Amino acid sequence: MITLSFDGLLPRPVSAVPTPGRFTLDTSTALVGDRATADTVRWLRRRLGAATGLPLNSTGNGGSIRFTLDRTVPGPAGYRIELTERLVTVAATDPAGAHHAAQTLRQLLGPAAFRAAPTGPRHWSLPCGRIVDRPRFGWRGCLLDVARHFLPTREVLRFVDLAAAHKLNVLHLHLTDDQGWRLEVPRYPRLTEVGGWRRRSMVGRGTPDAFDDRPHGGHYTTTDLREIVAYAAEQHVMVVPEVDVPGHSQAAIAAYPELGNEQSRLLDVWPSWGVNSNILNASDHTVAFFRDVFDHVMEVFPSPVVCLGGDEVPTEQWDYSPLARRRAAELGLARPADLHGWFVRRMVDHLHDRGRRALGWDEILDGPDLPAEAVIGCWRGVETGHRAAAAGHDVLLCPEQHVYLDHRQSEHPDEPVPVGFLRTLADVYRYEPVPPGTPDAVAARVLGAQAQLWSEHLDSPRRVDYAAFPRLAAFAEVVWSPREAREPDGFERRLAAHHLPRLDALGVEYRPLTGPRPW
Ligand code: TNX
Repeated sequence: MITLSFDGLLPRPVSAVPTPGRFTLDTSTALVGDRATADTVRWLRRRLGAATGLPLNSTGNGGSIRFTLDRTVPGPAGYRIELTERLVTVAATDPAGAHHAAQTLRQLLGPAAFRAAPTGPRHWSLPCGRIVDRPRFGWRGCLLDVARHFLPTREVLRFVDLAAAHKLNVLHLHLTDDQGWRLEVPRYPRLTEVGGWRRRSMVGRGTPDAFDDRPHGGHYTTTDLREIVAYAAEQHVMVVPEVDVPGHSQAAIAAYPELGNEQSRLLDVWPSWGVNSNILNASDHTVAFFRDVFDHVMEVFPSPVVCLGGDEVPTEQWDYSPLARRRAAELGLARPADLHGWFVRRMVDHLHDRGRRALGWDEILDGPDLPAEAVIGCWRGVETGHRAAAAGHDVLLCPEQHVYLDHRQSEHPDEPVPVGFLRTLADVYRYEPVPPGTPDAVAARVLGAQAQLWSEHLDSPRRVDYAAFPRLAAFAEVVWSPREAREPDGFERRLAAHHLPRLDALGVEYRPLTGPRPW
């Protein structure tokens, strides 16, 4: 039997004090909850039942594991677990806290608890002691770019499981881009029929330009998305959808050319990577079209926050477009480029009027009078976070210098990731979202942080796994654990001893600590 201790928990809890003894799980163990924790108990029974083969019924004459809500436990999303030889008591601030506690219990049972079926006779037990825990940040996110490379629904569900197992609570789905439109919108079927496929894809860095001539594509139906949302909600993961406007829109323009600026030129869904000058036009029709799209998004995704992108908008087509110049003049804008802020504002207001909060990348800060309720996804560095906070916005930290997991993981020539910047596991672990010296006014605005998996070069679930893990485990500890609980020197040891075996049991094809796989 592997000796397990609280040392193996990842992310590290706020406090964990072991006491002698172990709680044994067997066929007579009861697993029970009150009404508020019933969903978590069901989830845990299903997962542990699959791995252990134990019934874990609500009645049983052996030891018992009891979940209750207890508002005196520090939260939000906090929990306290008291483990004795006969009784495990979980007290959670709220249902999310109960779920995090369930994930902690699963970790304490050892890697085999992460398998989908029992792998042999085994003794199951938990170490005794007391754990008190709660997250450092409320937004612990990961962006999955399903636009550049489509990931089938079953893989998204699997990714939700992995995120939740690391106590992350937001899945930001980047659903549209120049290279593909993945969201079914019943009113505009060509978005997915045409915009969901590209004839070929650039491979590598494109120097010299090399293409894979196989078509690539796919999309999620409304039913698929509802399944993803519900599956994530069960594990207290909020799915935040992103439809990126007015840049990153070539797939939409390929489907509906009237959305673009150069209607004499028919565009394909873009097969290359980089920033694209084929942006949306600023017509009333296009604004109305995207209001419809966002209405549909709000119908499918209940998340209080909806992302409208707003990043990387080269505006030269507007400089030459008679429509854009006329529109800019009508609006009294100094330059057609200022239509960026105008367009974003139309979408922000639309979302806010319907009770959602807009999230946009930090470029949207450049627009005038952006409503303070808009949340800013700060990807270009610390300064934009400070600027956003100064302007009264809540801030989501997504800095490319630290948490872009598409970047290469080492200088080794066999690394498969062609995005050049080096972002090692240690770099991610050292990331400090709110370093000492951050002005209180800024710190108070930080909702949390988010890791990004841009998928230009992640063309399969295997490559997503490799880019995500184990760096996402490091990120999870950055956003969950108290700053003082982090220990850069011990992280790799804990990872190797306790956490990688869990990922092995889950079948995650992470990057080995010893170096790249021989791709
Ligand atoms: C920048 S971050 C982008 C993405 C790319 C990524 C590649 C942001 C808002 N835009 O479109 O995929 O860099 O690292």
